[in-house]
Amino acid sequence: MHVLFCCADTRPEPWLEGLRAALPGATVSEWRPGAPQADHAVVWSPPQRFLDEQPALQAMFNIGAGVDALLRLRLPPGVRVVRLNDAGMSVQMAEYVCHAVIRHFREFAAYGADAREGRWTLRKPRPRADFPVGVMGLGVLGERVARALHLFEFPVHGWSRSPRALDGVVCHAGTEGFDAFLGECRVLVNLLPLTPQTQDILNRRTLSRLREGAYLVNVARGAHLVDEDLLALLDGGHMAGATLDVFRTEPLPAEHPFWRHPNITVTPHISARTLRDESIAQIAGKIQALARGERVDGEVDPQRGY
Ligand code: NDP
Ligand code: OXD
Repeated sequence: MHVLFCCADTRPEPWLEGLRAALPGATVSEWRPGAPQADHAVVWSPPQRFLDEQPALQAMFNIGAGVDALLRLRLPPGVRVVRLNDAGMSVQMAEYVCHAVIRHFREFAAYGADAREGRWTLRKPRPRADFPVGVMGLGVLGERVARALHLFEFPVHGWSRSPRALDGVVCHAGTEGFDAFLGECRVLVNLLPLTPQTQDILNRRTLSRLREGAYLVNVARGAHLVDEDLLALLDGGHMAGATLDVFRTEPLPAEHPFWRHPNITVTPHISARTLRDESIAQIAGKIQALARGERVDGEVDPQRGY
């Protein structure tokens, strides 16, 4: 077995070491142009040249949950694409989203500003019932986030492509359920994969359907959001604010208005980081399972796009 490692923006040495330790007997090497043919690959945003030079790949393991960048490329025929399933990301995502929702609901940014001015000011408690939260995408991450929000006793709604049933979450499904879902929510959390169906889904029409004083948490992909529409709805007062972790262009360009908007919190795509040891263990386990002819979780359907 030969495993090639080809991951943008990732220091290869610790991954190569970890994969070699987890897959004794396999050859594990970093891809360089002209590298010998391999049967497995560990990838993140690989160049098209890598895929063109490796037609014999049987399976590719993406070291993230989102495969949108990978599926935009021309893949070797018949290759299986497997994404990370949680691997330590869902708890981080739950922390991030709960923090953003609670920070907004409890007005911690305003208390922070007061404290910096030495002001001891109490604000009227806001009823939790006025802050129903909607989670778009009830997959590995969205389900965990919806459950975590429910533990804080927020009214929680969820939306997915196929119907789901989750304790404590009012579930909506499909395009036919979308507007009713939006109309229930004041806080909207996006955890959809980026596909042709979901690109630009956070736009003037959909965000206007949220309750007045709405708040957006986008932790999925920047191309889900039409930036100008969010800015217009913030300026018009329908939206109260947003926490954004992902952007159309990353790093977010210095001149982008999101950086300076008083009601937008920007973080640099860190809501759920890939954890190396957990990811290596998961990928090695899946490579071994595939070699035994077993099915693995997280196999992507390229037609569906996730
Ligand atoms: P999953 O594939 O497990 O879940 C996707 C969910 O979205 C499913 O519930 C699916 O519905 C739903 N969905 C897909 N298409 C549609 C549609 N057209 N209409 C309605 N619902 C739809 O993904 P994960 O939960 O693992 O990850 C979600 C995304 O989070 C990733 O694709 C990635 O972009 C992003 N991410 C961001 C990170 C960050 O640090 N900011 C880190 C990790 C991931 P169904 O259940 O019916 O299939
Ligand atoms: C991912 C990501 O998709 O880091 O895992 O965004």
